[in-house]
Amino acid sequence: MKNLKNKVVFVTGASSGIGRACAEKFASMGAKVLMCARRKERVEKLAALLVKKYKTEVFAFEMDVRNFDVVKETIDSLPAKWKNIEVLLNNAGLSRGLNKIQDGVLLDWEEMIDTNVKGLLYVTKSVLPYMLKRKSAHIINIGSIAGHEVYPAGNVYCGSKHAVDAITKGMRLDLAGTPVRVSTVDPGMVNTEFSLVRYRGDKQRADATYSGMQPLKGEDIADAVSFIATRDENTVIAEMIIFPKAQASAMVTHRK
Ligand code: NDP
Ligand code: 8X3
Repeated sequence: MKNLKNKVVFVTGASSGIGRACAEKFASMGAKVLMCARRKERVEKLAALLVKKYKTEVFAFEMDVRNFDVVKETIDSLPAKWKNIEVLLNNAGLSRGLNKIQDGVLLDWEEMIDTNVKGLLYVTKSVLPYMLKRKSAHIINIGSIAGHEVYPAGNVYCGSKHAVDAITKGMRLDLAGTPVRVSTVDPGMVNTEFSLVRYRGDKQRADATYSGMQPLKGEDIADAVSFIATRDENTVIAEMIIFPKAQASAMVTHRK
């Protein structure tokens, strides 16, 4: 088993949900946690909490993954020790709306593609040169069951996660023979701010997503991510699809 104590783990989108739970999990394992989100005050507050609770080093900063120049400059200007990134968790992502393609909102499409696809690529491109100089490194992408199946009105969100799936496979092919391992964790329903963001703050509609069933928690995904990141150096868990017990596919969920 690989020990992540004092290794730098970079989590994008750590201000909420899965990213936040992963940042805490890695801090609890003694990793040095580098984390970002657009909501600076949230990641800074989380950093202070993790330092106090786990006595490990944490460095939090504001970064919008959609702007390549900002991403590259921010990562290049990190203090040297924080650029020694062992694990990159490409987690920042979102969905906007649930509209049929004929009713699609252009800005929603752009936001999903810019964040989920281009943002993931921008962060990866900026971190990879540092990873390639190391003896070992690991990129873990958060995809989705929406990267394997398409559901009605899921069109562009599903498209963005299918792109993450293809890009993850492409990364693994191209990085074979380098120190970098590549994995993806593809969850079904997880209770985070995801649905609240999808429905632009409509809490009733967001809560209805999980009515009559028990979704996963961010911590469940953090368990899986930390398991993947701590496998022996020669082991690559290529992909992991994770559902709550009541969910059988993107569209089939047993509700009481
Ligand atoms: P949350 O809304 O709780 O968290 C999303 C995180 O992404 C936040 O920290 C947010 O931070 C960050 N983020 C969004 N846009 C940007 C941006 N442009 N730049 C930097 N950070 C950004 O949702 P989840 O935790 O559920 O989502 C995390 C990932 O998990 C996403 O990729 C999502 O697609 C995926 N996923 C979620 C599932 C679910 O059911 N919840 C299931 C399958 C996959 P901030 O707003 O502060 O920038
Ligand atoms: C989030 C899960 O089913 O809403 O990726 O697409 S789903």
